[in-house]
Amino acid sequence: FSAAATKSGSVVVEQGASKSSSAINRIGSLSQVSGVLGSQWGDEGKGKLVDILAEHFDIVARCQGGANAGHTIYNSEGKKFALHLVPSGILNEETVCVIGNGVVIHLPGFFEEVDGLESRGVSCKGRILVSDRAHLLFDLHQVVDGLREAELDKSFIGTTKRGIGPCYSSKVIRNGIRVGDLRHTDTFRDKLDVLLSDAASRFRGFKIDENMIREEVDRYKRFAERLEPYITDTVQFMNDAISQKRTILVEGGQATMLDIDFGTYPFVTSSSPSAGGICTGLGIPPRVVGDLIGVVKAYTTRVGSGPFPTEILGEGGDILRQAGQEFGTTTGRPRRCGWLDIVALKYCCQINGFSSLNLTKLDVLSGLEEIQVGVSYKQPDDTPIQSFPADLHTLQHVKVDYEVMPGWKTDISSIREYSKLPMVARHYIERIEELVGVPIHYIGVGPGRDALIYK
Ligand code: 2SA
Ligand code: GDP
Ligand code: MG
Repeated sequence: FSAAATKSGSVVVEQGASKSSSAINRIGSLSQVSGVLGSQWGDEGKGKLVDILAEHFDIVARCQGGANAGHTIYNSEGKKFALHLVPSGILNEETVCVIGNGVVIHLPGFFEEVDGLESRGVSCKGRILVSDRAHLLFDLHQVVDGLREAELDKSFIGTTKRGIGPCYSSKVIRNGIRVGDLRHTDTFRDKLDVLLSDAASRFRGFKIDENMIREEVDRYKRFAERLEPYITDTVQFMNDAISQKRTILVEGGQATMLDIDFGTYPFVTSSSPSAGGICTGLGIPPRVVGDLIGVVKAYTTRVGSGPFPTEILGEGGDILRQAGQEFGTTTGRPRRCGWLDIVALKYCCQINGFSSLNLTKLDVLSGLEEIQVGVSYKQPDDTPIQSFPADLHTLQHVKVDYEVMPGWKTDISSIREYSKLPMVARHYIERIEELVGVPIHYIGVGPGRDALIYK
């Protein structure tokens, strides 16, 4: 396999590898800069698709979020890896992994992840580039995350407590500290002081003492030395790569329904996991961004608080949670489960302009008597709702109209050809395509690398 781009800039998949012709067609038609984005509330299985596609791309880049992300992937020997900050291209030795300017980086966590990968034989040296413009997420941001959640009491967001919101707040209020600032040890202490006193003046429970600050400054001196080989002007790197016709796969964290602008605000994350985040988080022009693949679970999950119109409460939800092993990759929290929500999915497709979809975890639905799909929303008084409501109160009280389809009894996890899927499973897939108006080119039937059907 080669990962070179053609003159027109699309991915080249050479013949002779053990890929089916439909796989070669699908991967071979992807554009030079492509992306994999979540199209529900996260955990759709983005990491798995990125890992599979990585061997055909020179570069895999993260553009937003931080260690709140949890991407679970399996290598060809079936060994499990849970990634948080490191892009899911890391298992493919040829791939360069970029952590872009839009990402927030907790260095202790980053090095822990790198050490964990290295100890399992995954080489990271020289393969991970960290943007000098990315913001540093400190332990203090994590403490503030916890304090904010406690203060919100019953209306807590259900964050991962990884400090994401507070770090992006520092960025936006303009007293954040960036990776490149680690090179200026003389001013680092002053900058850290500003962040600490901000937190202490806002939260009575936030204590600072001189020893703690000195220790933190020393710790960051050591981190600065260790990080130096990784620090890169990734904006220049990415744009040079584009001119050199190298191929780039952008890996989204979280999903559009958790987007700070388009998600179910305020029950969202603090970054832009939708298409716009690619340009702001990597510094590449919109015109170079080609194919975007939306990853969508065959049902819906959400972790944390906030409206979830198609949620299945009680035993039905428990069945999906157990069958799909729906527990947070980062926090281990049980995920809320529900039926596929076409209204939300269409809204995501509209915002991102997905060229195709990857329907994941279809295998989890096997054995269900019937499958429901939420196809439209109504007001409590039955007035139809035409677009995805911005208003949380409206969203919390919508009535959902469902289409009910028959399920299939057989285990589909070893099927690798679309035509071999049970007819009712194909009907489910084709009905989703029809309702959403975007083709499904990839279908996940298990967590493993090989468990993917190309349609
Ligand atoms: P945060 O921590 O400020 O970004 O939380 C704000 C909301 O965003 C949700 N969020 C997520 N939802 C699903 N998966 C995520 N990653 C982990 C995973 C989550 C985990 O892969 O399983 O382990 O719990 C993720 N990251 C953020 C979060 O639940 C809040 O609703
Ligand atoms: P991400 O955040 O979107 O990368 O998704 P996560 O890794 O947090 O969660 C998806 C989970 O589903 C992981 O445990 C994957 O290994 C698993 N997974 C991905 N695709 C499939 C699939 O098609 N079938 C099954 N059964 N599991 C899958
Ligand atoms: Mg996840």
